[in-house]
Amino acid sequence: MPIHSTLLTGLVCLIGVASAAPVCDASTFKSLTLFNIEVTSTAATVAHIVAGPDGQFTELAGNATPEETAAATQFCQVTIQYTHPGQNDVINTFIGLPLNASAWNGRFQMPGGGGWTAGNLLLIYGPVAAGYASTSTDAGHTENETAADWGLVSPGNTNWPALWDFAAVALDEAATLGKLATQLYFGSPPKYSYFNGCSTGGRQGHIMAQRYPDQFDGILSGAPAIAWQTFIIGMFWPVLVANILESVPPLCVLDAFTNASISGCDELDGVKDNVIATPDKCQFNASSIVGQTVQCTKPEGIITLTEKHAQLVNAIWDGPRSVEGAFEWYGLTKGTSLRALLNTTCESVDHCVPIPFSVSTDWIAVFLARNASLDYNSLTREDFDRLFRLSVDQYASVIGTDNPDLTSFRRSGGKMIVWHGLADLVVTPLGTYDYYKRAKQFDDSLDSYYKFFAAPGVEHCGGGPGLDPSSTIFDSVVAWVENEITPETVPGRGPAVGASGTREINLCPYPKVLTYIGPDPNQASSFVCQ
Ligand SMILES: *[C@@H]1O[C@H](CO)[C@@H](O)[C@H](O)[C@H]1NC(C)=O
Ligand SMILES: *[C@@H]1O[C@H](CO)[C@@H](O)[C@H](O)[C@H]1NC(C)=O
Ligand SMILES: *[C@@H]1O[C@H](CO)[C@@H](O)[C@H](O)[C@H]1NC(C)=O
Ligand SMILES: *[C@@H]1O[C@H](CO)[C@@H](O)[C@H](O)[C@H]1NC(C)=O
Ligand SMILES: *[C@@H]1O[C@H](CO)[C@@H](O)[C@H](O)[C@H]1NC(C)=O
Ligand SMILES: *[C@@H]1O[C@H](CO)[C@@H](O)[C@H](O)[C@H]1NC(C)=O
Ligand SMILES: [Ca+2]
Repeated sequence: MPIHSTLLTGLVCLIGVASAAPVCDASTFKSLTLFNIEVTSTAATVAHIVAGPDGQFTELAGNATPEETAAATQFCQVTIQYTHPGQNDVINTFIGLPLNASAWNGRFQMPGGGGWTAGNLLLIYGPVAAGYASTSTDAGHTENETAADWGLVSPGNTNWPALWDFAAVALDEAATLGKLATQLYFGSPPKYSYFNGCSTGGRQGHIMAQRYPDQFDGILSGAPAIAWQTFIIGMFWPVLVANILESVPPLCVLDAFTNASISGCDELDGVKDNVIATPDKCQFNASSIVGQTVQCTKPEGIITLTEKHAQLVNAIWDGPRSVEGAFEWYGLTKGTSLRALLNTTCESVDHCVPIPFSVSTDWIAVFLARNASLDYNSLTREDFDRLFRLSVDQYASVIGTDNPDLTSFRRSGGKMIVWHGLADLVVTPLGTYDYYKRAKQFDDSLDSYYKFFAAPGVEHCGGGPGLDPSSTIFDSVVAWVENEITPETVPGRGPAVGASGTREINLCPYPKVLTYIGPDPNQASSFVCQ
């Protein structure tokens, strides 16, 4: 890694400038640029942030007292705006540097974004407060801009540079600029560099490993939105099927199927704990509860489950299929809430309208049909298939992020931990199983640098009744990189079974499965990986 090759120079620099305090001023960063960009402005100011009751950091209010100001975390905030000449893009990249050398832990951490947000200023607050130098970029559009605002240069024409920026280019540049700024400020580069993201951030972690394999020593990728070209359009499948069947049930009906599938498959892993550790083995058929009644509250009413409801739910679990029945992508796992992908608003129990997942309809309208006002509710299965193939054909190499070849990442000594909730209601974990299998087939030594932990019963990036590793799993990445501690398991935490409080159970590296051997579902020693 460049980090290692420049370590010696870094140490020399550190000794050379150790007496000079870092200066948080634009002049410190005047040489901050890259060969392929034109910097339009660079600003550096001392920023103050405070943690709220929820642990989230915000900027200190302008009318703060001197005591509040003294208690706040201070850092040097560098904001650099640039363009790729000829591409008409404007990228804002935010860099945070602990104000004092004594507050810096010598490391660099880039946080990942979510949805259409590549990153923003707020994301660097947490890492900076924890002592890291950090960076994040808007990649050319803010979260206040819709995909229609930036995805087309004109009706019918994709804004390719903007999509490249979002998919990969601006992320790599942000990392390079952030590390350069760290060197300019402290006189030495970071000793270790990390990426830490979930969802879109999990996709970003994968594109970094695939395409910029020297950039990070350690990567944490949660619920990765990889195979973007198939998965994002696939998220529309539940609404498409509901529209075609003319059966748009209220959420209580969907919940009844989710609950019944949990009951049906909970014990496959050996223990009835409200969590399915092997959803891919669950054979529960939605048809088996047709005729049962569901008491709904919002809207109020009693509904009898129909064959059409079952057909719809089985199709969601199956995942998108072509008109001829060919596999297109994976469905949600059984036991998972269907409330995100088939959200609805209802006037009464028998009159509901779907609210599709907007990242998916943005993708279909803006990037596939290239018509921001597309009426996606009138899409036929034939339309869906055509758009599906277009998505694969035109976007896989831009944003697919499913290249199984991680050879360069392995050679540069990188370590990567991936985790995915098995009750993820947005990104199906079956796509992550698929990527792992293909990467393993490509390189049998995969597990020596890339590990995937499945988290039973956990929803999108956290939450749910299952075993959530999100609060400590980043520590496992750091320990693997810096102390060569191979993560054979990672702790997952969730509500205790049949008792109050929480339980902590060690999650297993795929393809091993968390299996109960007894006697107590709240004891880690009652589970093994096999
Ligand atoms: C470090 O920063 C604090 C404020 O956070 C300041 O009071 C202190 O003087 C600084 N120390 C050094 C060595 O610059
Ligand atoms: C987005 O809009 C909100 C509300 O108007 C505003 O507070 C925020 O600063 C905007 N964000 C950006 C990055 O422009
Ligand atoms: C599904 O299970 C949840 C959690 O146990 C419960 O709150 C909800 O009422 C159930 N819904 C239906 C329709 O069975
Ligand atoms: C579910 O059961 C129905 C009715 O028995 C059957 O027609 C259908 O093929 C089954 N579906 C699956 C996915 O097993
Ligand atoms: C469903 O849609 C409503 C209204 O837009 C929204 O408040 C809610 O968060 C959505 N639910 C899910 C699970 O996305
Ligand atoms: C865009 O979609 C709208 C609504 O479906 C349709 O009326 C219009 O003709 C489409 N425009 C083009 C250029 O296809
Ligand atoms: Ca279970």
